[in-house]
Amino acid sequence: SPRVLSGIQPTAGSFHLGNYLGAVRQWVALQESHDAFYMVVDLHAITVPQDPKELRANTRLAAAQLLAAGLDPERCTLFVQSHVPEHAQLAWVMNCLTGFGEASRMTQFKDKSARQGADRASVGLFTYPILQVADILLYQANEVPVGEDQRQHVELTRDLATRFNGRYGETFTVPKPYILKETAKIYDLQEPSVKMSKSASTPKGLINLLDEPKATAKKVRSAVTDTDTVIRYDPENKPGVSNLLTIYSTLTGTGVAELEATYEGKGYGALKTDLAEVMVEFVTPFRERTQQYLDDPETLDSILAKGAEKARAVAAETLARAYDRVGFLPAK
Ligand code: AQP
Repeated sequence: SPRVLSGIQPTAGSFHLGNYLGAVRQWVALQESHDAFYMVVDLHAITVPQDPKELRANTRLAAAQLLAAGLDPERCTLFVQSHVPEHAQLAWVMNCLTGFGEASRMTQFKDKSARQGADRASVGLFTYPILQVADILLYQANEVPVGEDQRQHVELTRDLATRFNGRYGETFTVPKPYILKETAKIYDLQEPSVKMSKSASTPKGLINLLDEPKATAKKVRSAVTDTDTVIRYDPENKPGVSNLLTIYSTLTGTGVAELEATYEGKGYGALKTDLAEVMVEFVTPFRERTQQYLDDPETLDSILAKGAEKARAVAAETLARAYDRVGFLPAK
């Protein structure tokens, strides 16, 4: 079956609603139909400063949340990026294949380095997308389930795979982004024109799945809408209401048109109160399941160890082929 690969950073502790609806939810669905590889990308995390103790705790916490969200180690390969050294090894080759100007055009780097102060950004942050290229190509992934903000990095992956194949002979599968239109970009609840993000959103605009459900409900009830009163999906003119409808529709499986009909003649207050309840029903068991995995770190670590072993088998084979194509002398 076709292969998918994706990753999530263990940086903020809790996943936010954008991570879940934009990416993780699709990962859970795709493990049924695809040969799926999912990882906690700790190598990516250190592109910005991390406290070692927190990084270790957050890596386990990210894995626990992925399992709580529905990843099943029997149906997918779940692992930690640093457990598979081939990622860093292939990344070097990809670094040497990437133009400096090409890397300089990555908008996520521009945004993140601008926020940090350009001189303070690490070289690792600059080459982050190239490590991501290696992540994807090592597994010969056909599709990469991510949010819209990652599209440019998957495009870079396609370019580099094609370039390598052209220069050295057919080696890598050229992957496609897998981005669901409806949930490609979940917006900040207070500023519905910008994406919900752990580093750029204000606390009131950001829904962390592991927060107190009561606090989450309150954030939903105080989401920014508009001065109109009609509940209608219209992202251009009604970004706040449309974002709430997207979230509501995805979490409940109710179509947006059906929601519009249900709320015809009702006010924004009714929509927000009901969505707040939907959110509480979603996050409450999610938090409990996450805690259960955290309470049993031995099981969690053994799931990750088995995942790393499965991942390495695939990654090592691809790396060996790539090293050979490049012209490295085999050891022994
Ligand atoms: N708002 C979002 N809507 C849809 N998808 C989103 N993703 C992130 N934000 C949204 C997707 O979540 C996956 C994992 O993200 P990541 O761990 O790589 O973190 P990120 O993209 O750096 O997440 P943030 O919150 O946006 O962090 P900052 O603020 O540091 O940039 C990815 O597939 C991503 O597309």
